[in-house]
Amino acid sequence: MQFICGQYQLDLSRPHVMGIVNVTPDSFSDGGKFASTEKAVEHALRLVEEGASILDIGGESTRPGATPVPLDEELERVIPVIERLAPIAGVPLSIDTYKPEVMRAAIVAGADIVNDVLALREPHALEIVANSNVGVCLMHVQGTLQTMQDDPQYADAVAEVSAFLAERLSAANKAGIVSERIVLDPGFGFGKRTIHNVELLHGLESFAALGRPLLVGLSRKSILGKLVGADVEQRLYASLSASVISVMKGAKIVRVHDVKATAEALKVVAAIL
Ligand code: YH5
Repeated sequence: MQFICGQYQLDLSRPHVMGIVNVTPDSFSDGGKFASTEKAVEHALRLVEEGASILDIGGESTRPGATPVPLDEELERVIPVIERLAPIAGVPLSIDTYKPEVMRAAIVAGADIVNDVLALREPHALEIVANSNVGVCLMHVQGTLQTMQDDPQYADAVAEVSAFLAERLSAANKAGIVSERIVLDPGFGFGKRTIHNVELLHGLESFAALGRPLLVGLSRKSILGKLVGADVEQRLYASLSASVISVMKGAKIVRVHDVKATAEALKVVAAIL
């Protein structure tokens, strides 16, 4: 199976590691905006050396309870990083945003993938992606980003998340985005209790019925903290377990912070798949 994304075409017959590049202001540096751009670019290039075959660049934390970042600030964080990386990274660049204005600017700056936790539901998001050649990740969230963890409820998490992704896949197709440009993501931690996240990971194989590759993001998430009892900095082993399980259950892309360790773990999985 192929994933067509911008100037790249990823061969999804093997699993891929998407490395997370968070672009946040550097409170310890007095170098201003340029310093945080340089740090993010340096980090991104290190992730490629460590085995990332996609870089996911984000300027706003979508963690429950995180302070929203204004549009201008998000643009100032991510666009210079994409402009610097696009000619030199050698791997597709993904923009992690739900804001259509950021999608548009990121595509102009050289992004190859739009990674949208709202699955292109904001006004004009579908047409912006349709009028470009980028790939897109459509993710499930229950409720809004502000309230998603207040009281998530499912009768059947796997069935409900599947139905949502099928609807968004169809909406994207109708807008003119061919299926070869689309990957799907159950959205671990987004409007889900621990039991729902566990059910989704347990039932991950059934998402293959949607006919598109699955991307999974579990790296360092609080579900792992709940299962293991570890703080966010102590979740590497749990995160590796989650990536290995995900790929064994059919996921083609794992979105992670710890690229070197994950790439190595997935070599073991690939050998037996
Ligand atoms: C995802 O699953 N997640 S941002 C809370 C944490 C740790 C990490 C410490 N963007 C996803 O990574 N995009 C994010 O607790 C994503 N899939 C896709 N496609 C949240 C995140 C995180 C949150």
